[in-house]
Amino acid sequence: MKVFVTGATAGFGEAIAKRFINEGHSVVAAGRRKDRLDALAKETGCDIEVLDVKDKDAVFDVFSRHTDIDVLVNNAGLALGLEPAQETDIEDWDRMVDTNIKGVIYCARAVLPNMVERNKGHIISIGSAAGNWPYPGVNVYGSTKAFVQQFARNIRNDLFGTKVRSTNIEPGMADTEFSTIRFKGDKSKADKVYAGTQALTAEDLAETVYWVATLPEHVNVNTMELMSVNQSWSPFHINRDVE
Ligand code: NDP
Ligand code: 8X3
Repeated sequence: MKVFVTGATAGFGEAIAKRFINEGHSVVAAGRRKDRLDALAKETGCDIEVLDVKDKDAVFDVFSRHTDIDVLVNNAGLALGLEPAQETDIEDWDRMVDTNIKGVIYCARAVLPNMVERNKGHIISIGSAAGNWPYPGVNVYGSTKAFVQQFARNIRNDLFGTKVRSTNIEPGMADTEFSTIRFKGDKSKADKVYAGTQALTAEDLAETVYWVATLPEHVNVNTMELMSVNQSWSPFHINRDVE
């Protein structure tokens, strides 16, 4: 298979790229940090594309040069901040919408015509448990991931009658660079998120994505939520300060 992975310079994307490469598949690893892509190419021999998924023209240009993609892993994304909605930085909201929503739909729209033409293909989107469950401060990030879930489902209807598949994977907390990005480089704050627990790992996600992609071609996993056994839901907040 030829697999295109967005956000392959770190975390899930890098592990997913390596998982497919190790199984003998052809991988195009994409991301903005060229030094990391170069290192991955040197280590594994994979193809690379320097790509900012927010850049619509660049996305369409890349996929005009890769017309034979079997699996697109629509993984590039980020969370910024955990402030309440009324205090958040509007620039952070813009960046999350531009990356997590627009980046995902640009890549899907650019790759789909060739998948339909070849009657073959699979878009695996990386949503989040935060798209299903609210928690304080996840306001726009969680909402972008709810969009990704619904987009992954909706395109299935448009693809009905073809063999092209669409899946949304919805992980809970995973120990990657995610929290360092969320807290704008504050590594000690990020480390506290994973301290004293065992979160999901990037390799857990790679295993899941690989399994979903290699099921028999008539099987479409629509959505799959996974969490570490060490993560669960909280009780509802009840305000007990009511006069
Ligand atoms: P990392 O921060 O470790 O990796 C994020 C990747 O996304 C990097 O390779 C980064 O590459 C890339 N990326 C970010 N912005 C852009 C952009 N504009 N264009 C291209 N690539 C971009 O985080 P994760 O691996 O954890 O996150 C991967 C996905 O998984 C994200 O969509 C995230 O929302 C989701 N997720 C993460 C969870 C977690 O707890 N870790 C849980 C659930 C979902 P570069 O900076 O080089 O461009
Ligand atoms: C992030 C997942 O559970 O940390 O997408 O909010 S969680």
